[in-house]
Amino acid sequence: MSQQKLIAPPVVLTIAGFDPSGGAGIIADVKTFHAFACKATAAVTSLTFQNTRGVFGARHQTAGDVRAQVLPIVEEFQVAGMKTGMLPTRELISEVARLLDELSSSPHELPAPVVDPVIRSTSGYALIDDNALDALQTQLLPRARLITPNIPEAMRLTNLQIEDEEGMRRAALALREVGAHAVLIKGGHLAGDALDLLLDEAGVVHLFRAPRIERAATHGTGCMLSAAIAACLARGMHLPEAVAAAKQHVRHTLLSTIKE
Ligand code: PXL
Repeated sequence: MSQQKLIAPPVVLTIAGFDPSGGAGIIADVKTFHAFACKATAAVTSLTFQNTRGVFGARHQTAGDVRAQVLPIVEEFQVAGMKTGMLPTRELISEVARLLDELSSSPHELPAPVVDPVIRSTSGYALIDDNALDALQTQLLPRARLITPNIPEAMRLTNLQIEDEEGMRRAALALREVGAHAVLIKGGHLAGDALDLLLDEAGVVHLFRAPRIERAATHGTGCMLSAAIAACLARGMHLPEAVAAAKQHVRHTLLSTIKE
């Protein structure tokens, strides 16, 4: 029995939207946590209605709903890793910030989360209210271990144009100025090789370059990446190592889903 305890998997928590078609959101996160041999726990922020062709609507949860999901989890489990995905309203963003603060001075402390600043679905549906973006900036970014915007998200959050590696570097620095401790800008929306830029906690830039994978289904890859990073951090990896392992996982998963 004690042996079982020794190998207990780290518990990772996702606070994110539910995509019933399984491509993105909580189902993608849970699968990813399992791929890294972590125990998955989850709190739903929004029940979305979608399939691989589009998002047709969403029923957002209240702050009270999210609190009522998170508290029993932290009371029972020591959460070792955490990520946030779709946080569609100011109310929900503030509640997550409040939970992090409240629990930080309790025995049920949550780790600083990997924040995936989800703004739109791949198909173009708005997954966050316009008036919630500044709450994301001011309340969640400073509490994050890492934020993982793609190019459109980084442009929205910084008001900077990003066309190349230099633009990614400037946007990452700008996001650190507004309080993010570490920033991973995912360059998949630019042409050419897939280039991601990590600005770590120490201000050091790491570049991750990989050949572009053509013809792959990319819906949900952002969720998968941030979930994989949260799982690797829960396993005790340092940030650059966690990002590299997470990228490799996404790459292998994408390659395995390409249809001939
Ligand atoms: O990939 C962004 C994303 C995150 N979370 C949920 C989603 C999507 C995209 O559709 O549905 C729940």
